[in-house]
Amino acid sequence: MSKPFVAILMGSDSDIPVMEASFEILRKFDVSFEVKVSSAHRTPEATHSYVKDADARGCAAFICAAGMAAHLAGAVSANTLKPVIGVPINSSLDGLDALLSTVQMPGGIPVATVAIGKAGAKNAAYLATQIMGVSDPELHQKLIDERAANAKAIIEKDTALQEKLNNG
Ligand code: RP5
Repeated sequence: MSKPFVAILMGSDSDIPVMEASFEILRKFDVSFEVKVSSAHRTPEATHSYVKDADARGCAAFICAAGMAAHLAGAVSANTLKPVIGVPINSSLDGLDALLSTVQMPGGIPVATVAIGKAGAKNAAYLATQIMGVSDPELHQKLIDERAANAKAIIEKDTALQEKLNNG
């Protein structure tokens, strides 16, 4: 079996600009990932085969992005016991259609649904990394360090703001 990896599926190549936020975070943590355009509706059989194959090759978590009647994450979750994270894409109705289609899964077939759009794409990658970090102490430490660096950056921004306000 290969090194654990994250599989990112997108319903269309039009989802790529949003999902680049996921790629960026996974690269930051040196997490291996694959990306595939595969649709629950337009290529249901190929989606099914890819999920089974990725699962058997050591996929640790799936990230699924789709817009409109977004059934991709649910269709993937139906075919694996690996964690599935759904990213609703705003391609109509401000993404609310995709959010509800992704999040409202029947009991027993979970999809961990994140926010609509780029913030969700980012958090999907963080969540997948955290899932892998449970059994990878080195990766877990990288997450701890990154949170500390983020906190430091916010404190520095506040310090700069206070100085500006006091000297203005
Ligand atoms: C969904 O429909 C895709 O995930 C995409 O967000 C949306 C529109 O797809 P395209 O018409 O741009 O291919 O399946």
